[in-house]
Amino acid sequence: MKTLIKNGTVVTATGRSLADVLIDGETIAAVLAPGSSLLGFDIASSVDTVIDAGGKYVIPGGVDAHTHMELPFGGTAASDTFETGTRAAAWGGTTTIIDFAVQTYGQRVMDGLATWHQKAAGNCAIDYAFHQIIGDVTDDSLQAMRSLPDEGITSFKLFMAYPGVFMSDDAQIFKAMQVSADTGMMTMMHAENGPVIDVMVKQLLEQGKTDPYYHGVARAWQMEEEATHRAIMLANLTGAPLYVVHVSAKQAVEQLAAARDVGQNVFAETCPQYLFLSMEEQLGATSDEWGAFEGAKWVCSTPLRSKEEGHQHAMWQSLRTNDVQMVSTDHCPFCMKGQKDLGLGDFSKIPNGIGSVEHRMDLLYQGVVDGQISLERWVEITSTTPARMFGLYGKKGVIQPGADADIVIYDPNGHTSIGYGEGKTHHMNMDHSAWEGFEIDGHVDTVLSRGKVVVDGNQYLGAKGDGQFVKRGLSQYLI
Ligand code: DUC
Ligand code: ZN
Ligand code: ZN
Ligand code: ZN
Repeated sequence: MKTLIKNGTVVTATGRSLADVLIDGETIAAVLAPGSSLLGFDIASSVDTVIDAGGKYVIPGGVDAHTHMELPFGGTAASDTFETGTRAAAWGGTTTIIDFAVQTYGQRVMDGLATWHQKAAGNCAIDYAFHQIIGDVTDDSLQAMRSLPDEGITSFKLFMAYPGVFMSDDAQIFKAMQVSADTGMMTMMHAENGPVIDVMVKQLLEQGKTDPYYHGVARAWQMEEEATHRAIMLANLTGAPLYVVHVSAKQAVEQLAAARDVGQNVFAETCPQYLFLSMEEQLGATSDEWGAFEGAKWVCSTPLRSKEEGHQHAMWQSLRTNDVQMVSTDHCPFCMKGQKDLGLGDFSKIPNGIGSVEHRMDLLYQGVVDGQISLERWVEITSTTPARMFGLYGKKGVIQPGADADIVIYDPNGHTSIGYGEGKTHHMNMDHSAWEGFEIDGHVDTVLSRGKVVVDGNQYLGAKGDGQFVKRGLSQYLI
């Protein structure tokens, strides 16, 4: 099966040009000057399908390196299954996710990984890979971690927050980072000082401050800056490569920039919520149904930060300066009814997370329209760098011969109304959208996953099980 995408503007991390893309089976066979012929044959007449991408951008499919399908959290579980979440991702132009397999406290690492394979296998709409959460750093875990690269898992996440649940103390982090330094696996860090946050949570609740807004008050930026600095110093001492997840505080970015300035292998992601949403808006949110509890829709960790204090501005700037290299969603959806409402009267019981896997490509494209980032940088931070950061590049994150034909045709003249209900875009398994009312000056037109058209305008043509597990190599940022 051969497909030709013709007349489009191919956009990569390094430039744009008018070009035709020839796909043979699941891979890209050639990127050609428009209308060119191969050995005298007219290519368009020799393929099975021709897609006209005139006036549109042809980009490598999005790689979302941070999702949580079916994650057990706070007595419930993230509401998207691998089936619903990956389908929503495809609708939004993301063709690969890296989800987090979880080792819970007391569990063996490989048992946690096996559970994740069971959840995902045969259910995904697009290709998927895993990071491994290490929720219990023991001698047994440290040994098991050394064999993760053989399983195609080349990164693990530790938590400096959630004492008694997922948190590793500094000694445990130090030992896990030694494994990271030895093996080349990336240490991913949830950098927030959990013990202090937990005291602040308790004190706020004792003062009767129970609304969702106080979630962010308790998780102060100082405790993100402090933990980021501590993680950087531990990585410096051990020689571990470090990737800080869901960065939201401008002071945390300053720590990252300082470490990179002295040549340390320190990387980071931010998420759409820290680029577009703020604590002030969360405080102002109210509805007839929920009152001030409406703010629970935006309870995530790290929390939304104050726009007035300049965090949002700093996050956009960090993407321009490359102090932060990429954008992932931290997709962790919960419904209001039956899930978020566990925290009525106690914000600390609201499951943490926002559903965004469907909207990352669109939201960041709006960043292009708004003049925050260039078109090429859009592709870089949403596809190319995530692929390189986590050992998928060459297969994913690029349009070149030999790469998987994961391709999005994006229409800059289209429009996307994000939100719940008639005429809007929302395919995630949630009872609300944290992005209600967002209007995007662009539209995901066509999505190909390994050569198969899975989204064609308003039609979904993919199927459960189209997506395969992808083994990852070591980070291509380190070599
Ligand atoms: N951290 C995440 O990365 N996702 C969900 C909750 C959290 O604390
Ligand atoms: Zn986290
Ligand atoms: Zn997460
Ligand atoms: Zn559409």
